[in-house]
Amino acid sequence: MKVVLIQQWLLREFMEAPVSLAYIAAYLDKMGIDVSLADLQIKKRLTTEEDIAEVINNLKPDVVGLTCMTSEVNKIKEMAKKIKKINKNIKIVVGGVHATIMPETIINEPFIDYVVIGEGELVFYNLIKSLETNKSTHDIKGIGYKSNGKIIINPREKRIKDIEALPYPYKFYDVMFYANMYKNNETYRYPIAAMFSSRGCPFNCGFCSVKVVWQQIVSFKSPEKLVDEIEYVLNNYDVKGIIFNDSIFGINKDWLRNVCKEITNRKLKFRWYANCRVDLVDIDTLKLMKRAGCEIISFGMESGSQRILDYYNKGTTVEQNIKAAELCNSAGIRAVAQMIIGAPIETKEDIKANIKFIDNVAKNIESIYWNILIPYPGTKTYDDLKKMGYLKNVKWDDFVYDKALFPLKDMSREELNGLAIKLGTLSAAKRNLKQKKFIPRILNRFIKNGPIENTRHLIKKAKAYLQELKWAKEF
Ligand code: B12
Repeated sequence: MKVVLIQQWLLREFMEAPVSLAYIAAYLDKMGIDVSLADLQIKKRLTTEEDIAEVINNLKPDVVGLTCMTSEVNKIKEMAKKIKKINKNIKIVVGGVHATIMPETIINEPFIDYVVIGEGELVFYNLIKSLETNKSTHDIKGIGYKSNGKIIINPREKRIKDIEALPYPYKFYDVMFYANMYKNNETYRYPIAAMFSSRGCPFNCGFCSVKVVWQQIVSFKSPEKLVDEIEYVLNNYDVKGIIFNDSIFGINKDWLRNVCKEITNRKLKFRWYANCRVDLVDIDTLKLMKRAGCEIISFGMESGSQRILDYYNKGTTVEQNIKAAELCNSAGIRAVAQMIIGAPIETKEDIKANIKFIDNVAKNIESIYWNILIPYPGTKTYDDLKKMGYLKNVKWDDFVYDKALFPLKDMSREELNGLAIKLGTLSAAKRNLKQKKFIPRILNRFIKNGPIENTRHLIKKAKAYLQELKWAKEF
């Protein structure tokens, strides 16, 4: 039986490796199944009917696996239809975060044969084995299917305990293609490989749907095995850094300290980047992280308004947000803040708190990103908005971070969209001023572009900045 996993293009300039499918491929491969991963992202353009036909005609799969986030539902359905048009006997299986949250709506689609719910390796393997031996698939845990016109969703499979025993995903995609994406990125500047040290997140934030996949259960690789994996990647690929895409890196402090010690003891020289929570950092651990090569920490700071943090059930405070940036700065690590505006209860007063927050945090932060709340199904924000009568006509295609999907009590959707951009400009301007970053930047431009071009640019920037400050005062 031949299995082909297809990663479509995600409509983004910046792409991340197809790690979800690569993990599945590596596991099937280890278990002796004939499997390939067709990564259509590397074509850097919208996946076409011809691209799909080429994969199907060349690789001749019996089973095709697709991964699906909420924003991708329609594209996945279309792809399934196109595959069945080429060969109706191919079984189509869809997994991933949205397939886990709303399996019924996916399996309801006539061209999709199975959904896989939650962690996919074991469940997909069991499914393939049953299909291969013509056994009934009906008792396989973690799948959904149709039977006599009825939708059946089976109970979930237990989480894999020993995630460090899972085979590495790297040989199933072009590691350097994705690593080089970071080279042109102003924040990172080096070829960087993506890695996971854990699976799952124990918290229950009102905007995040990743908990549905991992059921708030966290599994870790041991520090030794994780650092073995880092060494493997550094030895086999020409990368200078590792980005950990875990929901939270280092929930367990002892584990985190041991990882840092292991990296330092083995004298590994590379830069690394991770997502952390503001209430989990302290100066001693941050110093250890810095010594081990940690360069940037990204924090889900979410809001400068305590009322909104509490609404999200974040379990952190605005003071902790400010403190975390301060601690990172003292330890020599660059802190990045990920923010969200547009909670269903948010008002202009909360936005004022965000502006004050920018003032307090700007001197210690690398950058602040302002995202608009997207109410993913499986979250409190989605349920609340449904109760409020919203989200009736929204399309899954619009579930991406740059567009407001509903208005607030005192703000329209258009105002919110504009606000995210304004807050971004204000954050960058305040950071540049407070950290005096503009001096080296001006000097650089001076050398590169000459005085006339540079003066024009300076006047333009100064005008924009004054306008933003005026706007912030008026708000
Ligand atoms: C890396 C990443 C990306 C990468 C690419 C992901 C990819 N497809 O390769 C990039 C940067 C491109 C990206 C983009 C976006 N992302 Co993203 N991303 C992640 C991140 C950090 C890691 C995903 C990952 O690799 N996990 C590790 C693997 C092992 O886990 P997994 O994906 O869940 O896969 C397992 C199971 O789900 C299942 N499975 C998955 N697929 C399949 C397929 C089959 C056939 C089977 C059998 C099983 C199976 O088995 C896997 C192994 O056990 C997660 C957060 C997180 N920490 O998980 C967010 C996350 C998945 N992203 C999210 C979002 C919102 C987005 C964006 C919409 C953001 C935006 N810009 O608007 C865009 C989508 C853009 C678009 N559609 O056009 C949300 C998804 C929410 C939702 N309900 O859809 C998440 C959960 C973050 C969050 N907490 O909000 N993302």
